Amino acid sequence: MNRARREWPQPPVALTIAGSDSGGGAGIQADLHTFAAHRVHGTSVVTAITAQNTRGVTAAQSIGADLVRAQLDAVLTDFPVAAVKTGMLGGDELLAVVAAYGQADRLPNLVVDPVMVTTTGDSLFAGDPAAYLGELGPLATVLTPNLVEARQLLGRDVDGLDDMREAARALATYGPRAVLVKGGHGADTRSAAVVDVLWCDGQMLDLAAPRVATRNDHGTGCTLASAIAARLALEHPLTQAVAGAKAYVTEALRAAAEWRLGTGPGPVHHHHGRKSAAL
Ligand code: PXL
Repeated sequence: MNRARREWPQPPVALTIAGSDSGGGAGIQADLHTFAAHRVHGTSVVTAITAQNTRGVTAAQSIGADLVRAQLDAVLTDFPVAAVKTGMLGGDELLAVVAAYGQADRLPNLVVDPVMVTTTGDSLFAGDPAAYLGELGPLATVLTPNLVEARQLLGRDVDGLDDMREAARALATYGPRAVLVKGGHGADTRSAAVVDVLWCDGQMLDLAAPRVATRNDHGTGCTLASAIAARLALEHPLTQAVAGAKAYVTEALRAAAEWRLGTGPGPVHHHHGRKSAAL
């Protein structure tokens, strides 16, 4: 049976543990749009509130550990959560809170987007990058760093495809089942393709997609990670979930390529292709 086309009597449930982006480009807002477009019910644990638009972040505040735990308990004690995505965790305290739930086997199909900085250059993680790997690496089904995050996590330069493969292998030693190192922030922005490398179950794959010429790339990482989580909730096999999510992000970039929603890099179209029967 083709699982992707299976009829679901009710939607599977996914959970995002992430920060709020007031501009609706990234974070919780991107994740919930993406879940909805996949017809997956989205639940959310808010870790931080950012005041932000297409030009950047003007203020940010983490949510207290107790309120994050209360949100996690509220969702996990009532909903049959099938997949989880983590985004902005802000610092070591919330990293440890989330890791504790993972260690208690309460975060199935965990997609870890190790959010460190925004595309506009604002820092979203004040903690120790090495702690990220130590805490969430062993719990992750898939870890999805971009080049900047891979450099910060490993504390060394990552440039070019050979380095990316090397980085994926090095990150995999921390325990995730798969590592996707995303090449979209690569120096060679003139090349026609964006190549990501996926290390999964001991195999290395290159995932290529056409480069979309647009300045609207805000939320690509969040959309990718939440599309992987949605597809895992829909029981896609891991490699297919990752490859399908990458194609989904390419379409999200294409669909928003001409938008002018702000004066800076605008959001991708997280829920492209979604049509309401009521419209
Ligand atoms: O793309 C990483 C990211 C994650 N979470 C929040 C963000 C961003 C980038 O802007 O704002 C809340």
